[in-house]
Amino acid sequence: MFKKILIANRGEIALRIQRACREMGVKSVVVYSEADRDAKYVKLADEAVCIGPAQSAQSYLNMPAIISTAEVTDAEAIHPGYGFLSENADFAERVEKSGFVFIGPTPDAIRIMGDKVSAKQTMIKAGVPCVPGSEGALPDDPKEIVRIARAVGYPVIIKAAGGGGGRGMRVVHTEAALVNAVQMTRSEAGAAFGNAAVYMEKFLENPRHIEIQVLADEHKNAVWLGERDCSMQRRHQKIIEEAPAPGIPRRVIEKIGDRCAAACKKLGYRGAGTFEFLYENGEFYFIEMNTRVQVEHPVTELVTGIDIVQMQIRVAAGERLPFTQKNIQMRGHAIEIRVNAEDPYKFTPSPGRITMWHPPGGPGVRVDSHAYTNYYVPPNYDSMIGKIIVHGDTREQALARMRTALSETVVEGIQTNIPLHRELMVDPKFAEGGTSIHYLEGWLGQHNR
Ligand code: MV4
Repeated sequence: MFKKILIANRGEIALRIQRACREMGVKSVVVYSEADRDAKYVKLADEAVCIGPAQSAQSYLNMPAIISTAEVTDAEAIHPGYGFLSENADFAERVEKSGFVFIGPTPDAIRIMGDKVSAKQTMIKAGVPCVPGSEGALPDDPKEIVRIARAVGYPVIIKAAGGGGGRGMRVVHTEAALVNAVQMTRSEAGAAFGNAAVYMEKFLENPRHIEIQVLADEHKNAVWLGERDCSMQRRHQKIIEEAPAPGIPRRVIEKIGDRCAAACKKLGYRGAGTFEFLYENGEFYFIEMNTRVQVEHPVTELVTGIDIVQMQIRVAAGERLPFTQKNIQMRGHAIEIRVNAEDPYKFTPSPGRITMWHPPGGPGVRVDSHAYTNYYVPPNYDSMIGKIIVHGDTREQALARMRTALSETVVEGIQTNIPLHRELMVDPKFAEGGTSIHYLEGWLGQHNR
């Protein structure tokens, strides 16, 4: 096992990784920006090094600063967390070339999944069901594009190969709008991602977003750790995640989970990963793979009892997964809500000083947050300041625990989205389970004043 790890991230996930290290007897170094100087996890770290000013480009995205910090502190491995450099194949490669272990997949795996066209081709070959669409990138010939769209059937969606997470997409309902839409998506993609390649899929009108968590080691072992339902989102920002996904038959999930684990083995995938699917009318369709630990990993940790961050570190050190698929059992139900420093109905960011932070507690309640009373939420980064995750024997018990947890939670001095979460936790349709990716935006349209 490593003696020391550098954590190349901030906020709650930096604290989460630090806790995993401490439990394993591994020392950790955090890098921080000038805006995060007073963060508690910086003070709690074994070592902390300021790597630059508040702007991410000069600190958390500053590869030379991060790698040279690993050098001067004698760290052996770098954990990238989520966001920032976590899915940057060039960074993973530079980390390895500098003699450190990148805690994540190989640069090649990151690169393949970063290009959504090659990701999809890889999954088709590995037997993972995908959304019907173009075979690879779209050709230039407009006649060919029209022909492909006719074969797929309208509506179609044009997506940038370099996009993902909702960036660089356009829905097309008619042949009349098709060629222009492809041109527009191409030129935007070229400017935004430096890659003008686009592909086409059948547009699914009302799907759910279900993802499968996987873990794999370097010894050809791979397992899937159940699914998460992440359909409750606004503008591609998830706000509630849960496991298991309500109302999906276990045999349907098991079939897809086994396909994901088999794909990992076939690819020689290493580390934690997430297969993202759209789920509609009882069918799963792969859309993207994330090659990092995700914000919502705790719901899977609570239903499986497996520490995903520790597993990332162990497999990065070359260890074998300490379990096989048949050892993995799902127990109960978990729900996570993201606490954001923002206006709960207008969604404008609300950075500033937290004058009172009172997190909830009690049975089955977990809070992953770096916030505390007197913590100043800097305006420079994502508005998420923490997560409340509950676990219960049933979804009903988990919901009741979340309602209680939210009733206990006090955050003063800044605005948060907790009032929105309190309303959603008593919404009859959410309580029923199984709402689609469009539910929250519709709900907000009805309830917003
Ligand atoms: C789709 C889709 C419908 N049909 N693909 C958006 C984020 C990116 N990961 C893929 N996305 C979508 N792809 C087809 N063929 C609808 C979405 C989508 C979506 C997906 C997951 C979660 C939230 C979403 C919100 C809007 C659109």
